Amino acid sequence: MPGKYTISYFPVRGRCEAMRLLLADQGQEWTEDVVTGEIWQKGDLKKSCVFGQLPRFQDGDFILFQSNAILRHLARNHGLYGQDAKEATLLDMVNDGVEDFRLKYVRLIYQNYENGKAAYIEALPGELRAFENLLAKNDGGKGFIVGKKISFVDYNLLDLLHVHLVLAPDCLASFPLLAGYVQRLNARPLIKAFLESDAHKQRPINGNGKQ
Ligand code: 6SG
Repeated sequence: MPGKYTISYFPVRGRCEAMRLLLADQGQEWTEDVVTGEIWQKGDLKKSCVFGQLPRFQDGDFILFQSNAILRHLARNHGLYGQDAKEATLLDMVNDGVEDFRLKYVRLIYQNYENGKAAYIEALPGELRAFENLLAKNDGGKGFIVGKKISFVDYNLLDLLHVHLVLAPDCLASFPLLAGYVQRLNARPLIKAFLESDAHKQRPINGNGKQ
């Protein structure tokens, strides 16, 4: 039986690799509905999207937009939203922090790569420090970003750390807890298999070829 999930998105990691990491690690199958620039330029699909943007996500006949809402939906489906209401709220807080960080990255990539890269990398420790501190306060940094179980935020943060390790390969050198966190999550068998798959390796990070 094919999986009930379908991701419609451009042929990039972009705003979908976190949900793909989540699905892979949860042993889920999903269908990739690849939307090329050519299809998108026709405009019909854009008109049908609630906010005129991708990703579009289908869970059976339930159609969703907004990448963070999709992550949260999958978190509710697969028990990745904390163990109680307080933990869920903390996860929301940290995911908003991940989103703020992702928006800065996206602006660099799409609006200011050539002129802004050096200053961005210089400011990067200031962004990463917050997550190093969060890890330090949770089980001495040996586990997850919030609570004792993996959550949707771990997949979102892991993806954002992966793309920063491409942008600035040494960026975690002075953040031992974050470096260990990435290694630990990357070693989870289903994440390891996903990261080694051609589907992941051959997918460009961003839509304009910059990384
Ligand atoms: C772009 O921004 O890939 N969606 C993007 N762009 C097309 O017409 N808040 C929501 C969310 O979290 C943000 C959605 C996001 O879900 S993602 C979108 O729909 C539009 O607005 C980044 C990405 N960009 C690649 C891209 C799309 C259009 C130009 C560059 C595909 C590649 C080249 C042409 C089409 Fe291309």
